[in-house]
Amino acid sequence: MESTPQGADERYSDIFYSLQDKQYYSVPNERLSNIPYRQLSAPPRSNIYAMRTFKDEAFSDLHSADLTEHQAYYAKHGYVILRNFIPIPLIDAYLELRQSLGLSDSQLKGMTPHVKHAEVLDIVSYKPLMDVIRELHGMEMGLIFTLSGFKSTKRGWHQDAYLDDDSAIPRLASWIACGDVDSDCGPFQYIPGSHRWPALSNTKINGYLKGDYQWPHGHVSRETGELGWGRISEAFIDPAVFRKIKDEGHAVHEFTAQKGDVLLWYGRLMHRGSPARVAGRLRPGLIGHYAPLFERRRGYFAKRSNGVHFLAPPRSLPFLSDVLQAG
Ligand SMILES: O=C(O)CCC(=O)C(=O)O
Ligand SMILES: [Fe+2]
Repeated sequence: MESTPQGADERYSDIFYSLQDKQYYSVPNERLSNIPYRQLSAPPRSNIYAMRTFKDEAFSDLHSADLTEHQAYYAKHGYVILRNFIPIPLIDAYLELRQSLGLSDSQLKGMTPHVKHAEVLDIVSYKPLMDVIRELHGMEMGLIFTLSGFKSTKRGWHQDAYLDDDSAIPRLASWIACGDVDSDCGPFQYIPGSHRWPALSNTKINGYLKGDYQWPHGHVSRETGELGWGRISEAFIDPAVFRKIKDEGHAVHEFTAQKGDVLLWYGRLMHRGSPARVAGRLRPGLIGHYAPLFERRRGYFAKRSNGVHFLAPPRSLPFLSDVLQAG
């Protein structure tokens, strides 16, 4: 969809407001909705080569001319859409798996279901998809996690790069439609060009959180069942971005899609999982996140026989041999 969709200003009533009651924050709760975006962001410290800008116009022109069509689009808009890209039989095999496991709207267990289920891996690391991802970032990328729920995450406005170190290369993520995704089911919404905004910075964000909840130690979901850093900080990041969108008049797009369509977005594209306009409407999709293989902290990337990489968590060793053979 190419214009601001109806309902782009719908807000969250559940997690967002309940967060504001909690004592996670270093400022009074009533201030959380009024923190300006500029206080949460800073000029980005790293970028992939295709996104580089040059002061010298001649270099700028040469650089643009060197980019592939996909890279040029990605560098300009912060995302690329690949229509009718994933073969339908791969998606059908995955839908059958979900059915056999009795899943309707819920997630496969954990964030690395692709390690146990080749049907998931065959889609989120589909070789031609990984080839486009490598082309866009100009480096070998591996799958780091998968989200498989058939309902919107209802995650507020953010850039994914703030979940990594401020100096990390921004990751890339994919939104893969496994059925029709219409504007009532809470589609992925995004702001074209927002990957050039000042970047959300975890050191800036930490300033509004009490010590226990700061990045990086607060990043993981807590044993006590408390929320992780990303969600806690949403209580002030989401309103800050929301206000910037309104004040500056940015157009919100949404990814309405058909089975097999894919949207790839850069780790600095501003986006959210919008709330469903029709309660209970399913949103059949798979989301994959991908990062460069060489970065610190990432762990072991297993290599499938077709050459694609995916992060293998420590407890996955007993299952790996089943999925390493490409389907
Ligand atoms: O639910 C969505 O569409 C957005 C999820 C999201 O923000 C992410 O996977 O990074
Ligand atoms: Fe995200």
